[in-house]
Amino acid sequence: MQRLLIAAAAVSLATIAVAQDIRTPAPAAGKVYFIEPKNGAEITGPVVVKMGLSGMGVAPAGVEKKDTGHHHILVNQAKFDGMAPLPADDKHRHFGNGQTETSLALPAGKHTLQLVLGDHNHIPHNPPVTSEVITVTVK
Ligand SMILES: [Cu+2]
Repeated sequence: MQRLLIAAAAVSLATIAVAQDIRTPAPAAGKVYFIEPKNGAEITGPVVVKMGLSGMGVAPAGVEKKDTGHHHILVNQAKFDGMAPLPADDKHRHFGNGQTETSLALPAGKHTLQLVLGDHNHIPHNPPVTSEVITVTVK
């Protein structure tokens, strides 16, 4: 009897875990990448960023459509919470209108940039679709 109760508890815990996973599945082919700038680039003036996406499509925030998302740029931000909407601040830039190009005004010095795709609710996909972390130097 006790074993049965433990099994039942394990099943309901598993159900809760599944129900709480709010992430949108990403196709295996989904890939985001920087078209510009190149890793290690030295830039004068605003940093023009061109965001590439393959294996998925771009959709504005709020639009729920299979295998789509919108771009985010993490600026000098090494980690993100993959189980919650990305915050909207200087370190987490959202492109919720479906933009694939932007211009960042960054202070002089070294900066890291990473692309993270987010679903209609700004939540990274499962698995997260992220670019490599690149470093740029603003002169
Ligand atoms: Cu967003």
